[in-house]
Amino acid sequence: MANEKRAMPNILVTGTPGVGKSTLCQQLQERTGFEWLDVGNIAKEFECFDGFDEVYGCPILDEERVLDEMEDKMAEGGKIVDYHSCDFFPERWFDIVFVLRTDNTVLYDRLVQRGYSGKKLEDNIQCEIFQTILDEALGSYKEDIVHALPSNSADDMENNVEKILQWLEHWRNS
Ligand code: DAT
Repeated sequence: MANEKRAMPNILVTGTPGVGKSTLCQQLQERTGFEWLDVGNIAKEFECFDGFDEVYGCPILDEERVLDEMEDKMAEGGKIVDYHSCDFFPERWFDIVFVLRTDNTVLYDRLVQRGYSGKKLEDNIQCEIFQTILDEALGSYKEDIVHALPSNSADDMENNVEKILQWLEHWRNS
């Protein structure tokens, strides 16, 4: 079912860890005045976890609880949601979905810089090579609202910000 038009749209920025989601979201927040919702931070703040993943060394997200925490905010519109997975959000929340993509050699260096190693590093690189998050987005939202954006360089980042600002302008006038 089509969304009724909100006063302000909600944007989802997703992709493999390290592709540049938070960097992009921070810039978008500054340029648009929209509120950046980092789902990992919300989960930490409201303790939306259900156990601990020993293999990856991180807590397991309690998806239902984090969705409950986000629901009222999402209803307001004007949100930029940042998370490395996207299939558990209600489809109705988003007007547009951006999936950032990074070449695996570039991503590898970024994740090593972040301190990733071993299975965690390899799995994230594979996730990007197999375009897992792009496929997840295409399987979860209408294909015409899902856009893959390259995120290898500072120029890409700037182009992406401009592209999203243009989309927003178009949305406002439509
Ligand atoms: P994410 O939020 O997807 O995990 P991030 O925004 O924290 O990623 O970025 C990871 C690192 O890579 C960080 O040091 C900034 C850098 N980076 C992100 N996008 C980039 C881009 N398009 N060009 C150059 N560096 C980028």
